[in-house]
Amino acid sequence: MLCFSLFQNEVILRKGKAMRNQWKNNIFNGLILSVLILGSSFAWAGTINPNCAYKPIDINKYGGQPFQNPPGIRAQNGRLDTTFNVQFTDPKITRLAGCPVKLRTYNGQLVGPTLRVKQGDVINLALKNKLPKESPNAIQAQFDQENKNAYLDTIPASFNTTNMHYHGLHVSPTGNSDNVLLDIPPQTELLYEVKLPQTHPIGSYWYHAHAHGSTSIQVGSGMAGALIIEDDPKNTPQALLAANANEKIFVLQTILYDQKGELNNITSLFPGGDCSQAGNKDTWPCSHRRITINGQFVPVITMKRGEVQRWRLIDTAFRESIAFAVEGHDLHEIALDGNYLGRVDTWKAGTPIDLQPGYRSDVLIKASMKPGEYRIIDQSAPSHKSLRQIDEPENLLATLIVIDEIDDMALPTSAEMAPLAPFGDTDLRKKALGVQEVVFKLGNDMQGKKNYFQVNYRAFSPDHVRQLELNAVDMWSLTTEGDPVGVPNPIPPLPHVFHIHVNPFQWVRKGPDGSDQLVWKDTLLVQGPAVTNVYTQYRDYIGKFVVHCHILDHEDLGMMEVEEVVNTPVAHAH
Ligand SMILES: [Cu+2]
Repeated sequence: MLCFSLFQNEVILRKGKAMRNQWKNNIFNGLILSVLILGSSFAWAGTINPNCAYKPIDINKYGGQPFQNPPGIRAQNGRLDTTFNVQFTDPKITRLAGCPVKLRTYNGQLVGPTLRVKQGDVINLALKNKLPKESPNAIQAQFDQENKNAYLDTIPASFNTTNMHYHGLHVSPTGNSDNVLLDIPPQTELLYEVKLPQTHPIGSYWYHAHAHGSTSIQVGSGMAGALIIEDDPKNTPQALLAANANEKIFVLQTILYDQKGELNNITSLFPGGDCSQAGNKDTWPCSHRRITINGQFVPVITMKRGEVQRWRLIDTAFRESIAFAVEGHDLHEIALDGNYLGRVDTWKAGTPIDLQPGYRSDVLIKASMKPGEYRIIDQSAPSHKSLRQIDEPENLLATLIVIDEIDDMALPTSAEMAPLAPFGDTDLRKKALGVQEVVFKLGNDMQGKKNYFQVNYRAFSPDHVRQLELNAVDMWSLTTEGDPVGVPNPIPPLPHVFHIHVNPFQWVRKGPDGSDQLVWKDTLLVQGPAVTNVYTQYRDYIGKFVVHCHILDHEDLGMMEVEEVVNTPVAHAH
């Protein structure tokens, strides 16, 4: 247990054995308490609302509102002080396409506020978990959902237990900083203190819940928001500052809710596919729910002819590939996963920006000289490109209306953007000495009753730690595996999404002109059976953090591993 002096509540530090003992106590207490609070587990059961039925959402009725950025909170004098109340939305006032929803959120809003800070600032975020304590029966039912589907090696957090991850930030992973090994149980609170270094890369980051076991349920309910490290006006090209003036933040979410307007079943986060099967009806593709942007369906962005805007695209979905494109418009990409590319990469109209869960892409868009209405879409994708392994139809995300008025703005040049590259011409490929392997394994047991969700053939355990040496440079060799062909109905090597906390990595991608580019990212799609190599260095911070699959139900079911950076030699890393 850790106690932080500012708040007296207990916050549980994840310890495998301690958790297991606590679990036994919960079950034991449950036997007694369930008699006393008979029916408490039925508190979840709302009534099925016809407005929440699984049918296509009428966009003419529920879409078409003017695009709204999430509300913003800006640091002052080097500090951002704020409080987030983790609470259910009030179904009396919060609706999604007419469905009154009761979803876990920050401050009762379907998208978290945008935190705006500068390099060197400190985020003081009081996270108050106001969700109700669950009954032992309810916790048991949640555990059963996960345990029936996966070989677990630790007790997952209850759905009302939370914590906070600052995705992509290069900050301490320990104590009350970016520490996802903490649990903040219902009715407790923690004051986070996250200190950004003066040299932190400027750009688009995000935050979200990350307690092992409740991550996908909570992020799938809307517990995510943007975190922006703002440009320094002194060192930013004028054309970019002008594009920032009307910037748009796209917190792209897959908020999933059942026919009662709730999300309390992790199996509904599974891929879906054949919607005629009873077990699939609650899943994203079968439910006909739609991607929201900042909680809105198909909002409308209005631009003048020739106007340039910066769009910050953030894929916060629990499991969604988004092939982002705007009809008739090139997208000029300037940053990936927060990190400025140091140039302007122009993807021609029709060539989409690839977004996977956790990805960010900052693009500049210059409105056409031809007034009119242009669709902003998630392009259709064949099954082999979809994280769900099913053919995905085209999906309308938003609408761009270009009005007659003109404001012919300039785009920054690659030469102007070059000084913004956060790590100059660093090439870690030339410095890497050690190799770290990650094999994402999703397979069956012989009977096919349960799946293995593993990193290097082990499900997540807080007691299983890989040590890494401070300042070492390693190649990380990433791949995915399914079952051997001898297993009945073998699972093929499925795509997973690698994310490493604290330090970004370098990776070679194909740029718009087809040439190889070395880019910095923190999250990357890994498609088996090929091996993908990325390169990273563990700078500045010692302590424990995690790598995991950013398909968040995979993470909850075991596809995560603890890393620990130590300042003593680690033999096996070289
Ligand atoms: Cu995965």
